[in-house]
Amino acid sequence: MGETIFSKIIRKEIPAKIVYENEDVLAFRDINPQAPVHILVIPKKLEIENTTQIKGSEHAELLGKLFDAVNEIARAEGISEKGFRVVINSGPESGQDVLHLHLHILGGRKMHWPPG
Ligand code: DGP
Repeated sequence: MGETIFSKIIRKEIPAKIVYENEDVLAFRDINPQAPVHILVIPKKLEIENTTQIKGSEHAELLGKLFDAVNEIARAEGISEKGFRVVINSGPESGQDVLHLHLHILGGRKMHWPPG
């Protein structure tokens, strides 16, 4: 995986509204929010582009940490009880723009189905 805009956010070279950080995970508000709560959760050290490169045998622990972060953030943002959506765009047809694995947390409004 090459350098992306998220690499610069991880290194704090460009500003972001960070809401959660630990050794392995960083979460920050999306610059172009699609819901009242729109937060991106990313691995800091794992250099993979999207879900196609996930291997259960290697990445299980990190995936657990990403979802621990999702749940902690959802509680902190007050959307845990009402519900929220977690989206991972993966590949060109999904609309993925940034080639660094990231989970979108979307909440604070009623979500629609099917998604666009
Ligand atoms: P995706 O389309 O799934 O690759 O989502 C990428 C998201 O990243 C998109 O919703 C906009 C967001 N984004 C892109 N550049 C920046 C940035 O510099 N800062 C922040 N906070 N978000 C960004």
